[in-house]
Parts: sequence; structure tokens; C-alpha cells
Amino acid sequence: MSIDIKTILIIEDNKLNLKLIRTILLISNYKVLEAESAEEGFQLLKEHTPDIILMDIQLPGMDGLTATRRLKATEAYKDVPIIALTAKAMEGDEEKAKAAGCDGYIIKPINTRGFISTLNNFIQDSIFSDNQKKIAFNPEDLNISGTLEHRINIDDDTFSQRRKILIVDDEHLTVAMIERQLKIYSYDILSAYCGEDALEIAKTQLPDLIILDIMMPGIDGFEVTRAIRADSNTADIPIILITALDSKEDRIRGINIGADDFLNKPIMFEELLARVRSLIRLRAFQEQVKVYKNIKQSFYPPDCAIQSAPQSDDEELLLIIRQSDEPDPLIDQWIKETPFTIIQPKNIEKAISLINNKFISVALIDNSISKKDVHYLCQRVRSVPHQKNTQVILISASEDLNLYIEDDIQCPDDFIIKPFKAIELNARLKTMIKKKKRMDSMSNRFENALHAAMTDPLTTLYNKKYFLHFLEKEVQRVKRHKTPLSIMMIDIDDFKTINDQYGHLIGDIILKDTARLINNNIREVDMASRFGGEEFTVVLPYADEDGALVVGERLRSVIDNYIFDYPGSDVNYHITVSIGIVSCQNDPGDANTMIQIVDDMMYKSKQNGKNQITIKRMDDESLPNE
Ligand code: GH3
Ligand code: MG
Repeated sequence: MSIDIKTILIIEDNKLNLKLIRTILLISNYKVLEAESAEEGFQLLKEHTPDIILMDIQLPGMDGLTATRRLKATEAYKDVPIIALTAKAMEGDEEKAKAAGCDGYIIKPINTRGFISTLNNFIQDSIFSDNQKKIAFNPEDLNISGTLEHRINIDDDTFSQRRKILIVDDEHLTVAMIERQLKIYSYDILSAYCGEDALEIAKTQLPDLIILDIMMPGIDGFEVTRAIRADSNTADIPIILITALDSKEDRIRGINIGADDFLNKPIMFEELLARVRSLIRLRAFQEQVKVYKNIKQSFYPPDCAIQSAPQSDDEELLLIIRQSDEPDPLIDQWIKETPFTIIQPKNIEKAISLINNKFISVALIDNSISKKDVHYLCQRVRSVPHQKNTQVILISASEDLNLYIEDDIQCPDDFIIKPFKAIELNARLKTMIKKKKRMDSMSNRFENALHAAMTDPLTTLYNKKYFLHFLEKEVQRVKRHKTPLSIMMIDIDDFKTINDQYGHLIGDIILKDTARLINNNIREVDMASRFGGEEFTVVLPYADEDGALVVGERLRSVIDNYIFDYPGSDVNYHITVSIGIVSCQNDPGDANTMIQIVDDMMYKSKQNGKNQITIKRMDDESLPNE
């Protein structure tokens, strides 16, 4: 039984959170099902069996805890891990989630960096077997009435859609041969017999991959590569160059002008398929990065790209896994002379431990270990989040490579046939390291940028930009659905004195703790952010004047009664806050007006003696005069 891509069902009504979680999951090769309510989630469960469910606690209609209780009481689903998504860690939420049967919880805003590893922990801990998955699901068990249309997110087609490959060679026979073989694997094939046609097809059809012969009359493969890289529409399309055997210069030239990989003539099909698959994976990845970029841009201007630290090739670690009691002079000799840093674990267990704990660029697996172990190691490398772009090469003496290519997830990225030439292997490793780095820098850059774009580093609350984005969306929602909305501004009283008396370091710690107190004492649907220096905002969807006042008074008194007491300091600090609130029943005007009014209300609290709340209700009549 092959290990398939894990399926995650997200039940979450906040579209932005949904989109963020979806993107992170897709980028990490999960399949994503999504529902905006528990009822919709149940409908999806009739036809799909996810490996894990991420359940928002606060949902319209049936809430997440009730939904969890029902799923856990249903035979077919009792073993599917359910992770509660709690918007804020309200004290007691963890217990409530546990009592309802949740297997864990993740606090929103999700930490984009730790999210996947947290999730993987839950998946690895689960003892869910395939037999259990197949038990018929009876929707009656869940008391659902009526039907809802279910939908699967279109983005996950990235991993299943048919991919277009352009084959370019002036030898018709070579094109026909590659075409016939790749068609078996459900790729759509385009063909061209000269460089001019290749460029035309590349521009108009935007294939997912180009396999390109170097030696052609007219425009040769190098020139085609250069032209494709120079056009921004086609610059990202992966290119495999077909070179004559022993053409080291061609390879170096090819790398320099931007080819991604090479194949020797005569073409060996297993090699071809491995390279095609690994570059198509790169392509799918690039597309997901684009989705990621779009989300980021939806709430942050495009100036926040964080460059990942450039690494030199010398820092790249290579792992070679082989039967240690079988000396192999060829490999031994290569290890002695290669410029790369190689680690050789003594057995599979050591190899796994290295895969889990080190950053490996390329794992070379010798076929002296069993086929079962080769598959296991491939799958293992791909399941460790920080090695998701690590390349796997199988070194094989056998020509019978098709033994290893049945399954995409367990298939090596590339093959090297023994006896190999050291120069050949080194050149191949160089292109693989380059590819891995490209993928790493894309994922790091966007994960970092996304995280930085949303959060305030000191308090880890959302930042002002994200607050503005969120408020804008809430205002639109209120206009459509005519539900109440309140916002609150909280400013620490006399904070300058704290800084002046005790220093900015203590000031920072108090700011952080105040943020935590605010975050722990608002509802799950509320969203707290750091608006500026010692000023915080809370958006309270669905809260009217009375509701907002209850939350405001709770925050004011929690902070007023809190003693900030730190180890190593004998001072007990105390602060108070001034709060402004604006509430609207159905027409919030626009976000800027609300912010202006809530700011004025906060200043009124200051003027009236601090440590208090001033509230204003905005309604249709009062708006134009304010
Ligand atoms: P008021 O009661 O009128 O709000 O008085 P205040 O002293 O709190 O307000 P003021 O606007 O005069 O000063 C705000 C202070 O907050 C000054 C600034 O140094 C401090 N502050 C702003 N951001 C930070 C920060 O990130 N860390 C620290 N430690 N202090 C900060
Ligand atoms: Mg202040």
C-alpha cells in the first residue's frame, strides 16, 4: 500500500484564516478539503475521509465543540484526530476542547512557521488504520437534515491536474519515443522539431516543462533556453537539456544559462521520468508560491520580501545511505575526491535520525539496501517538514529502475547508474543542490514575509496593517448582513513614566504581558492587535454596545488588578488603561470613521481621569454630524 498525500479537512468560517491555512497546507503537499460550517463539513465527510480535521470552535450554526462531540460519537470518525482552532486562548478553552474530544488545539493567528510541524505531530501520533477509514459513514448518525452543496477547493488540483510537457528535438523518432512513454503517465505532450517552433509553442501554450535537445539546426537548445529565460512569461518554466554523453562543457554552459537538468542520449526512460516528476513538483510548488504571494499582497504592500540568507555550496550536507558491510570501491573513491561534505550513517535508524535532525541537501541511497527501505527513506525524507525540498538520488547497478518508479511520493528524484563517472555525479549533485536551494529560498521567503506581514514582533499580536485589513472586511460584512460590530482602543496610562522610571526593557516586558492579558480575555471571534506603541485595538464582531462594554470592563479591571512581578526585580509594577469603544448596529460608515471615533472616545477617557471606558454608539442618524 502506498503512502498517499495526507488529506486535511478545515472547518473554518473566517475566509482569510481559511485561505492562509489552505495555502500553507498546499505548499507542504497536503490535500485540502474545506467547509465554512460544521454542516458543510459533515457533507464532505460523506464522500471523503480526511487524515485530520482542523475545527474552528466558533462557527455559525452548529459550533465546533458540538460538531466534535458528534464526530467522536460516530463509529466511522471517532479515530480521526480533530484539532481545535481557537481564535484566542480564552482561559478554559483548552479544557473545553479536550472535554469535547478534540485531540489538540492550535491558537490563531496560526504561527505560519510552526504550523506544519505541529500538524505532523498529530498525524504521526494518530493510529488511524486504513480498515477504520473504510467503515461506511452514515450521515444519519450526525443528525443532519437538508442538503448542502459540497465543494473541494480548486487549488488542490495543482497536484492532480494534467501537466503539459513540450518535447523539442529535430529527430522525429526521439520526440515520438519520449511522447509515447510520457503519455502512459498521463502527461499532455506538445512537440516541436526546431527551435523557432519551440519558442512559439512555449509562449502560447506555457507548458509546465520543456525537454530540449541541444543540437538542432537553426536556433539550438542553448539559444532557446536563453530566450525562454529572458521572457518573463516563460522564465519559470523548468527546462531539461538533452546532451551527448560526456559533454561536460555543454552541461556547464547549460547551467549557466539557466537549464534545470540534463539527460544523456540515448535517453533512459527511468531517468527521464524521475527528472520530469521532480521538475513538475518544482513547478507545482512555484504555482503555490504565487497563491501565497497573492494572499500576502491582499493585506500588505509588496515591499516586504525578506531575503533568505545565501548559503554557499560548501555548507551543503549530503547523506549517503548504503549497506555498511559491503565495501564499494567506486563509491569509496568518489567520497574521497568529491568536493561535497558527506555524512554516512551506519544503518537505516541512524539515517532517519539524521533526516529528522539535520539539514540535508541531497540524500544518496545505494541500492545495496532493500527496495522496501529505499521507498521508506524517500517517503521519510518527504514527510519531514524541513527536508521537504531535499533531493533523493538512487545509485543503482541495475538497469531495472522501473522497480522504483511506481509511486510518485516514494520515488527518488533521480537515478545514477553504476558504474558512474565521478565528474558526472558531481555535476548532477550541483544541479540538484541548486534546485533545492531555489525551492528553499522561495518557501522561506514567503513564510517569513507572510508571518512578518501579519504580526507585531514584540507582542505577537496582529499588527496595525492586518487590523486595518481585518476591520475593512468586517465593515463590509456588517453592511451586507446588518449585524452589530464594535471596536475598542486601549491605551496604557502614563506609560512614559514606567519607561522613565524602570527603563525600556521593563517597558517592553509590560507591553508584552498587557498584550497577553488582552488576548486571554476576549472572545474567540474577537481580534486584538497592536495599533502603535502602547496602544491596542480589539475588533469585536457581532458585539453590540452592551456586549462591548462587558468586554471593555473585563479588560480594564483585569489589567487594573494585575501585578506585573518579574523574577530578579523586587518592584511590583501596576498599570491602568484608558479605553474607547465605538459600536454600530447596522451601518458602520467606513473603517476610517470608526477608527477616528474610537480614538476620540479613548481620549475622552484620558481627559476624564484615565482608567475608564468611554463608549459611543454610531448609528445612521449620528454619522454625518460626527
Ligand atoms: P497617557 O496616559 O496620556 O497615555 O500617557 P503616556 O505616557 O502613556 O503616553 P505618551 O504618549 O506620552 O507616551 C507613550 C510612551 O510609550 C512613550 C514611549 O516611549 C512608550 N512606548 C511606545 N512604544 C514603546 C515600546 O515598544 N516599548 C517601550 N518600552 N515603550 C514604548
Ligand atoms: Mg499612553
